[in-house]
Amino acid sequence: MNDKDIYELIVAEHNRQSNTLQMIPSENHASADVFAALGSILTDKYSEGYPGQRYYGGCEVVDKVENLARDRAKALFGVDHANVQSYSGSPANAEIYMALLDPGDTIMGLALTFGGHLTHGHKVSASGIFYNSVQYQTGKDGYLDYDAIEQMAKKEKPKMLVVGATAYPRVFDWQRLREIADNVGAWMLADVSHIAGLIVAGEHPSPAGIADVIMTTTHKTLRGPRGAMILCNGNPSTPLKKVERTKKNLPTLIDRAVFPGMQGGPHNHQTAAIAVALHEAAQPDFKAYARQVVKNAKKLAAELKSRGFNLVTGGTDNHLLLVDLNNIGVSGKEAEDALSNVGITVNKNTVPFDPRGPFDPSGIRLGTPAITTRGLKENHMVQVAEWMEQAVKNKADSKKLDLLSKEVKKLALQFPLPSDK
Ligand code: DSN
Repeated sequence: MNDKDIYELIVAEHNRQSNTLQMIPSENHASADVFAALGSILTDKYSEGYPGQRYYGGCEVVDKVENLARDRAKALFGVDHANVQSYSGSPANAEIYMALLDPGDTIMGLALTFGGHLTHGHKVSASGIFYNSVQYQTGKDGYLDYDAIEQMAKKEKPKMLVVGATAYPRVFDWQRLREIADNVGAWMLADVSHIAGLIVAGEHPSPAGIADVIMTTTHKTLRGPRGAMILCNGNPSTPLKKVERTKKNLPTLIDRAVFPGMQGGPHNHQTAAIAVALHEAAQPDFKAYARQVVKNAKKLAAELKSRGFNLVTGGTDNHLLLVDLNNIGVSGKEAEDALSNVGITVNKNTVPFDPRGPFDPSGIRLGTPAITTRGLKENHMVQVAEWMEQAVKNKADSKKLDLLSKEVKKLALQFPLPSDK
């Protein structure tokens, strides 16, 4: 690369990732094949529209790329239709709202401070500005309280029930949520960004055939490039014209909202990389990977608990853990910094009913997708938990943290990034 400045920064980031353990649950390490597609000549091509219905010439190759990505997504998730053009998760959710709602309609999603997402109706995001957002919470025990969600839905009568989370360590009861949505005539959106890789591997129940629309980003447990997909059932052959808001018309409604509603030309290099990731996720070894992600998370949960850490909901069913540090006397920021100093990257996070507030929360959120991709197993989780305890206890002792960081680096270097293999 001729640009020395950027080259050096890429090398620095490569070394940072190699020398340390990435435990932010929304991160992962993509394969060399995903990177190859992402860095390909497909980035040069404009192709506004959809395969067979483009506003540019020369789309015969990118049509095949997009069709391949769509077909792989449909097969993997078991749905009739897949739109693979959304630039990322936030625009994808905005596109779904645009497809099915009018400005000012009521949406009901999990509050950000209880593990939801900005785009599920948080007041400073477009979803909370252009729509009338009402937000549900978890119960005191950290679990979704389905009875309370039902009561709120009856009272608020949302047009859309948004289900999904960024910091929820338990399984979603899709059927129960469907019933709640049906009782008030609401659309149901399942934002499975965090758990998509677990779903396709059979490690978490799928909302396919239950939710009206499924949205997932492609770079988390699915282990692809940054990007998103919108999945639904319905008649995919409807031409791209204005249609009524019915379930049968969902594919057309979604496609029109993505383009021309929200976006211009699709990112063909990103679409190709999504297709590669979907192919990888359909292989038997991906099933084994997803199983190991959950096994590692459960083992880490048990090890942290045995060292006195409180976990929201007491454990995990999926890839992530939410640690409530109130009993340890350390803030989320302090823990994030201490762990960062030893080479374990996590992020501070609110816990349900957080006494400290969102800007200086009481918890940390951590997950196993990236370290499992590198090959770490349950025995390593014992070691990781031990380092976490030591780092948090010795957060002010720079010598101790330095020693720990050398141990973390030694282990990390035994497990190369997949793109280096
Ligand atoms: N920021 C992502 C996460 O970390 O979960 C969600 O967009």
